[in-house]
Amino acid sequence: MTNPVLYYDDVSPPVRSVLLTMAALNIDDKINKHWIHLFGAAHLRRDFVEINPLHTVPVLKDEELVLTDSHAILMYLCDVYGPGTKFTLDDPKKRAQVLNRLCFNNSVFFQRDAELMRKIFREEINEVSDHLKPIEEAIDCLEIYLNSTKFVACDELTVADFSIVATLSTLETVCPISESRWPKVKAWYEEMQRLAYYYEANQVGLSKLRAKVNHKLHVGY
Ligand SMILES: N[C@@H](CCC(=O)N[C@@H](CS)C(=O)NCC(=O)O)C(=O)O
Repeated sequence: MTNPVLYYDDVSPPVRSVLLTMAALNIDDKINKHWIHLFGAAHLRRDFVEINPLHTVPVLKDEELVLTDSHAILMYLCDVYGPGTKFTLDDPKKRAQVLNRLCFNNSVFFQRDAELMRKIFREEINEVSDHLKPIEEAIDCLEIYLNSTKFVACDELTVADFSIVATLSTLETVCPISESRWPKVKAWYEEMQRLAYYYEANQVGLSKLRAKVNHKLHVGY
């Protein structure tokens, strides 16, 4: 049996959610990694588009199974490697709570982040603060979620936290996380940053992206 392959570039928030999950599950040695250099347009090469016609990363290929969305990858990694760990999604209610927050990230939070980043990289923006309202409103939702549970899906750390922290930390590049407006989000974010594997799995790639974004914006945030 061959190891699954992760096509990745750690500048990407959905990729970083997978790297966080792999670190949490302690399965780094069970998955081979193949770098797709996004800023070098490697995702548009024919060999990669044949694997993922959407030309996005992450992609997880496990023999004939090809998953082209981080949220599906996180669920799959929990199903395969989660049993016996606290990341198992065996309980139907917990599974549904996690999936619900992954859907929030996929359809709302990450989309708003991606739209703003696209505009920044296309140099369509003069003043970032004029574009933050939809993002701030999504963080308002997160604050409400965190009013009733310790972590984003339930009272335990789950892969939904990895998905959402990868997006939030990316957005922090342009949208400071105000403690007065979002006290719960701020406290949760600090707790996530204290995870032993956070720096390696999220901060390293995030710093590369931040350098690119700041270069585009000519700011030193
Ligand atoms: N819903 C997808 C989104 C993946 C995505 O948009 N990845 C971006 C990087 S953050 C990408 O590869 N973009 C390249 C492109 O759109 O051509 C997921 O969660 O995996």
